[in-house]
Amino acid sequence: RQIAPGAVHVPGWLSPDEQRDLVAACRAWATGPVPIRHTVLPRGGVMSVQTVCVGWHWRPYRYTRTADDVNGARVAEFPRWMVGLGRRALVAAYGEHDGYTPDTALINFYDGAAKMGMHQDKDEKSDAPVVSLSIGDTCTFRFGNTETRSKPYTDLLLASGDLFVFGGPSRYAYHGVPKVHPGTADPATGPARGRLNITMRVTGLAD
Ligand code: MD5
Ligand code: FE
Repeated sequence: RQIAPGAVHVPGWLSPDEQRDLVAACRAWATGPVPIRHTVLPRGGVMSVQTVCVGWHWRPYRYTRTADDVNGARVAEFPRWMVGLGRRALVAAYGEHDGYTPDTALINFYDGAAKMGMHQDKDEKSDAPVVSLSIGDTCTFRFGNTETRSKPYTDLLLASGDLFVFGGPSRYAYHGVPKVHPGTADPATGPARGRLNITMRVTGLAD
């Protein structure tokens, strides 16, 4: 389960009921106050994943309360139950949560063709862990190193219900999603198609 120091994979952590409830919550957030959309990068590129945020809005490369690059609305509140879910995730991965209090979640939807290139998550002003939950189609996840976006890296599969916690020395590792495997999800728990990834983070920002 430990992939690297601080990087812990817990397959099948979410129950089918929890997966269904998270899909329903994400479906509601996808419609507003800020609709889910493909993020446009500063140089004009368009991300293939679709993203909606709760708590803080992520735009490349900072967090704001309002989605000024979408419709100007304030993002939905980060729900208390998600703080509890984040703490349970840290207990599952590390045995303790140490007061973990995530204040933002990025919800990424991958259709069958979406990918995410190798990158580091470094827009947070906190080195608290990132909690990642996968629901729906299985993907190939590429976990790299902290120095370069190329080798050495390890490819692993993330399936519906899997938890991954990235903390400590792995917090700033390069990572990406080179492939989603369409049709691999159980239709009883996942979205009708594609893959949903929820990442909880601590922005380190105060209103
Ligand atoms: C995903 N999402 O599967 C991934 C899971 C993103 C993103 O990369 O930025 O939305 S989160 C993976 C992650 C986060 C922080 C650190 C590390 C991986 N890591 O050290 O490998 O859609
Ligand atoms: Fe990332």
